[in-house]
Amino acid sequence: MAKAQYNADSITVLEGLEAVRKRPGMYIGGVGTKGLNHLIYEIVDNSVDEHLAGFCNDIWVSLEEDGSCTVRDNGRGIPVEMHKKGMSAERVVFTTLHAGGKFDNESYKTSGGLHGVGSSVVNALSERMEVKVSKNGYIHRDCYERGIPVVELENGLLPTVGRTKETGTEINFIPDGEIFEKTRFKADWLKSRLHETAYLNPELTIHYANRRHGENETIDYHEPDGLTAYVKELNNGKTPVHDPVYVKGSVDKIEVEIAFQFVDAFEENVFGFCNNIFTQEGGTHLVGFKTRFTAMINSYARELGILKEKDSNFTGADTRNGMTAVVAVKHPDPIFEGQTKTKLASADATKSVFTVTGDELQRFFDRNLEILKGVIGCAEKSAKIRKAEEKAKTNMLTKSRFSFDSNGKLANCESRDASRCEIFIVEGDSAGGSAKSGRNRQYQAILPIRGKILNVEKASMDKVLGNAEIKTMINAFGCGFSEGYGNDFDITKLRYDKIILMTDADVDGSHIDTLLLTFLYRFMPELITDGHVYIAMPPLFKVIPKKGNEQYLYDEKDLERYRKTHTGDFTLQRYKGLGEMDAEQLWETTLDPERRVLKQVEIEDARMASEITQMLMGSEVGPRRQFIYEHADEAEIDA
Ligand code: TTJ
Repeated sequence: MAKAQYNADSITVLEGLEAVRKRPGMYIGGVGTKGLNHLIYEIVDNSVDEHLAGFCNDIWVSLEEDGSCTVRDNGRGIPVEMHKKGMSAERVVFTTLHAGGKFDNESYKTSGGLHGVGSSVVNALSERMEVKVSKNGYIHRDCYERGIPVVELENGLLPTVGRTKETGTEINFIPDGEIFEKTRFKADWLKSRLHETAYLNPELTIHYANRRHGENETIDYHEPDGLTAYVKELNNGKTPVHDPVYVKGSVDKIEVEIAFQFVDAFEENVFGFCNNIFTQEGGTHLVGFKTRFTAMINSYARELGILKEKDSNFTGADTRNGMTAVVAVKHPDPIFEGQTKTKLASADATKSVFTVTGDELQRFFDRNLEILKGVIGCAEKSAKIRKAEEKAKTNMLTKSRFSFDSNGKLANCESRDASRCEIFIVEGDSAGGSAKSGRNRQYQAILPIRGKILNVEKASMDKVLGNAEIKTMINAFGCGFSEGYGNDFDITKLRYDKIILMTDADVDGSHIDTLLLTFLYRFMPELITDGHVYIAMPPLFKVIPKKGNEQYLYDEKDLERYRKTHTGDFTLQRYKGLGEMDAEQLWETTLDPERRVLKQVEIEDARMASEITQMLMGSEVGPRRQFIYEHADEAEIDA
């Protein structure tokens, strides 16, 4: 009877491990180097749990010469006595999915979700795994290959391989080359993960050793200053506004630790942990911290008269401008959700962190006014920039996802397939009109612009964004723009593959090109670097021979060549501007992808344009006149 039970269980065990081997990604995230390193973390987490339970201060992690990894701790040792399934408890831990080491929940006041129960998963994905448990005066040994036990039990119990006075657990495993693309652990990732664990557990020492050929290295990670040292390290190389602040407290059986330090930079780095697990997707603990912190800074700022009655509150982002923070909670029974199960969902964590922030941090700020003022100073800087940006943005009618045009001048194309669409920025209303009738309305949009657009180099942000032409362009492109501290640019939203500047081949035309390029270069540089911007090259001449076909010529060289290769009389028509061409001619010469000539704008052109604009619009009268004079000359020769 007992034997039949045992067999049935073995089958379940094998099926479980087989499931892991079939779909390893489901359990460790992937079979690349990330997943591979994850094997070590799964094992180490068990020892860290034993530390949290209060029974282990040292963990040894070694990358061995043979490609295996050894993890050892000085905890109580995995239970080895007979489990109700009829075999050593240790074997249940390593062969049962999700069983883990957590038999006795009371002994783990912070055991976390699925974490640390992955030892059977690691076993299933290891070519070989050896387990040594020191306790009760003996060293007990077990061994597995691809999850299957290869040691014979003696009356259901593990054989012993020696005597010892110590207690602890030691695991050695070598990842399975049949499962993983590569089986070489990434030492750098492991080191930084172990260092992080040391910061989060100031009473723990992690002894790291790399014994692989040519890589010999040993490091002891011990960070008695904990989170304070952690934020210091995170801010390494930046300009701190104050010394790190550390507070802690415990509310409703949830332990909360918070450390932060502001730096002089426009960035926010708030990291959350729950039971030593980095909560990449954030969660309730961070909500509690941020909510309370924002309210607190606002009320201090009013109390100190920094915010006047008429002033609006700082936003949350304002109050965290320049902040580097670590919020770590220990929760007896956390719930994780999200894509990667790294978002803390336990609602009670919000309240605990909220309360600790309110009580402890308030106490701290009351006694450290200089630090408080430094923190509020960062919020003020952020608010100032935010307001300037808001003002600039409300001046434009952008943001709409639809293709509307504030002037009613954009003739959009019908297709919404951005990879096919083109937009022509056309100088002058008359050329714009011809282009609208001559285009292929399926995929060609026409935006006529009048005269000269605003010079972006000189105009203030407000003016630039208030300019009708520029507003229309930003609207039409659909991808936003970036300037200074704000970056709303998103090239994936660009509605046209080609942005084609179409201006007359004269001084005014080239000036408009210059201004347009300067605008694009400053506000949407990616359009240029990614090769979306072109300049149309309309023909300069049309030859109409007495006999033979009419022909367009694009420059003087073309004309010279034509004269050499053609005999007989011909009429030469010179185009002074786009406006002289009718709709059909524009299509044939400048719009039709089969026949037109486009020059792709390179970043060098844009830089140059920007320089030229600066020169043209700058206050130095000398070079400006010079430039116009030279170009006016060229224009005259042409005429
Ligand atoms: C469980 O409750 C009774 C006393 O021992 C507890 C326990 O499991 N302790 C423990 C497990 N310490 N270390 C581990 C462990 C260490 C490694 C390296 C790997 C695994 C899977 C567990």
